[in-house]
Amino acid sequence: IAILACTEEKKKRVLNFPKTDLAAENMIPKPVKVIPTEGGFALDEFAAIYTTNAQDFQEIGKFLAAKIKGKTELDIPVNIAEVPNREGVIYINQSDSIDLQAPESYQLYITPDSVILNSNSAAGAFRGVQTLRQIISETSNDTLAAYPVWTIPTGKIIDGPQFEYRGAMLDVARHFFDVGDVKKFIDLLAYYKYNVLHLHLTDDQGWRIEIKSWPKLTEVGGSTEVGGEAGGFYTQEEYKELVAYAAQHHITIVPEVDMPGHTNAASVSYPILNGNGKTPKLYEGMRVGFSTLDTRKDTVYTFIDDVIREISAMTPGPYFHIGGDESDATKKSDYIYFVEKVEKIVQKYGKRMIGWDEIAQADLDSTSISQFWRHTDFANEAIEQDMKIIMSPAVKTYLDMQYDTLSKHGLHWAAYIPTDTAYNWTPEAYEGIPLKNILGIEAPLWSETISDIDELEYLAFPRAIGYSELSWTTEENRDWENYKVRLANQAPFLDRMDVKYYPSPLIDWK
Ligand code: TNX
Repeated sequence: IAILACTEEKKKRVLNFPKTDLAAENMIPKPVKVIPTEGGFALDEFAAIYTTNAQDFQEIGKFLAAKIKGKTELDIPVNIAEVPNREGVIYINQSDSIDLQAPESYQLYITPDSVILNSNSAAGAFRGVQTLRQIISETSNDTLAAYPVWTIPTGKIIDGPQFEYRGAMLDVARHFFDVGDVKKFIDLLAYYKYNVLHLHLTDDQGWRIEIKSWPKLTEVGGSTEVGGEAGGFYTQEEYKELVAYAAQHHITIVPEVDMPGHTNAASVSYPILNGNGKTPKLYEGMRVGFSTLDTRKDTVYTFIDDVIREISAMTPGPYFHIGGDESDATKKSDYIYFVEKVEKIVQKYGKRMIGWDEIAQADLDSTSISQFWRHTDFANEAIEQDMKIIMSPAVKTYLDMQYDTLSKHGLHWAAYIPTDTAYNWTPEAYEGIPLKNILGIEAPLWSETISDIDELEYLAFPRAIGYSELSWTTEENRDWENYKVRLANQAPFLDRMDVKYYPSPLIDWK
């Protein structure tokens, strides 16, 4: 009876909804198509979530309920058997509809009575849930009401990504970031529909992933970091925990073991690897290009085989990143020999090789992927080999570049990258790289100058939010003046998540 009474009261309130405009909501990335119908769906404690009866869809329902709870404190039941006077149901449906065939696409139909989220795949449903999270009003309409109501504007959203690879990279080698830090980064990336987190797991200054067959890599090579602090590493259990957490957020982990350069930490642990007869010292500085593996020694390939085998076995995603950048201490012929051999090892363990753009100097399979960061000539070599390219031009996407001369953290060897520069470029037409070769975009965060999550957040946000739009939308759907208003309105979310973002003066933060 009590429930009935209040649904009556609620109906009255729904009728009195002020006009809404779904198209004016602060969604990032901007959906492909939004058709507003000016009404409101009332989200309150009488709502319920129902999902298709498949485990991955049920998980998404629970995820949405948890996020609604975080934003509104409402406890919305998921897939309860009975619906006693439930008013306002959110359905999350698997659908084989012909217009939902594109990967990760989804449609949202919001009426005053229900929210229907349709997708072919759980990944698409998960992206749609992020849209829904973004359009639930920040505050309830009446704080004095017995049953506070949060508004969701009504209308229809038809959406899907332009690029299949929408990534960020975190360098956990120059400074180590623990599982909790990485999970928080994943939470934030997921909200903006990223689907890849690339972990730069090894470098001169540290080896951060336990390899059972070569235990000194972490015992010795994991013991320090830039500036001489304690370093750290992920045990295999912790790495699996990260992979699983990412998977719950429909994010693929791309593990990187950087080689043949950037390997001082490996060679300190096992001096046989560098082939120069010397035992190097742990390195805590910021130089690059001084280390190399011995590319002509069998033991080195046994080592690499073990490393790729152990990491691949814990990594369900399709990729393995071999680094391959700045191998200035490796002869060019040795470098090419090395990359071609390692490509075969990666393939043996069922993965697609990714490497920084230098790898395209080698003769590679068209399934291997080049990550463009600096060298257009190498990008052209990748294109000639029919390879896909991940767009990470340092001058536009490097999250470790300072915003301007006043930035507290970061470098500026490539550029200063203020928030507008990060957004205002066209990855679809950059340096003559054909659109058909572009797999997607990735924003790398190198960590020479940052050592904790606050500093990570300062460099990554707000710029990472802009890259999510660059990789999701097509060019005609992007506009800085429009974006910057939506970005300003991310402040309540970022504050609620306790994100120490850089309050760029270009943005009129809400
Ligand atoms: C270049 S980008 C590097 C990294 C550094 C970064 C600093 C790339 C493939 N290599 O080793 O951390 O610059 O911005």
